[in-house]
Amino acid sequence: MTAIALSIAGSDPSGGAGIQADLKVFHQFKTIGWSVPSLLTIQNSRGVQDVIQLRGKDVAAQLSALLEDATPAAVKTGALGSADVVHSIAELLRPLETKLIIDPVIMSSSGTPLLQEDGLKALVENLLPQCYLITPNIAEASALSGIEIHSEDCVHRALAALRDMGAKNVLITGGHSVGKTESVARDTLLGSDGISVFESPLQNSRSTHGTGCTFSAAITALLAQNTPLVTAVRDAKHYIDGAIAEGVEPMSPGGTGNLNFNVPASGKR
Ligand code: PXL
Repeated sequence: MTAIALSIAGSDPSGGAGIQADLKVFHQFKTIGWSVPSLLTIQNSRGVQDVIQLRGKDVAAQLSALLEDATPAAVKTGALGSADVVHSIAELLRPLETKLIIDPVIMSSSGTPLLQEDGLKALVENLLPQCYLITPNIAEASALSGIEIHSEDCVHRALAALRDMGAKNVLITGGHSVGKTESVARDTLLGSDGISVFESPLQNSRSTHGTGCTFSAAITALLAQNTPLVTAVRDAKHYIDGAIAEGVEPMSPGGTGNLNFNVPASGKR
């Protein structure tokens, strides 16, 4: 049977991030895509203008209904917004036999908070210990681990700290912002076999909206198909590099463009 991948995340009407991006990626990787919105953003290519938070019980009701049908092979969480939502989904996900991938979205790239402070605490205490993989960027890894990341050494310490906090595997993305070689896009995984580093040429592009969501959605789809973790990260990175290279021009002056989700993916049929 075709694998089901579920995203529990925010809605981005511009289609570049959040559940809309996740569904496109799930489709491109030939999984069955399910989505539960946790909050609505009001945004365009220039940034987020407002956020409408859903109640925990509304998110839980959407998730419970889907779980009556089947258990997804992998579940990805993105922007959850509140502690209420984190608690509601943590309880429903706990008994499931699934791979949980947490993209711990705290802020939109334009600077709007997408997770409240008590939401971050709830995520650390209730969701992180259940996850198969967490995919923070540098800023998120710093906020979660309490380690100010300003060097490769700090990246390694944060990876270990997040694993000690209960994550089975940890992928810190966007490591080029702390490294010496700024022409390289570097992501660092701490998995069961130790550290793996993934590098590709850093692209100077204005079409980068939703890269974090897209990267972790591609990993989620591949994990749903039982791809080994290191292969999943490698293939997802290859996809995202192509999606940036073929990215959509920003719709407004000063805006950020979406990725091109139609570039080839390596999912199984
Ligand atoms: O890329 C972070 C992100 C996640 N989720 C939603 C967003 C954004 C950024 O704008 O809108 C819904």
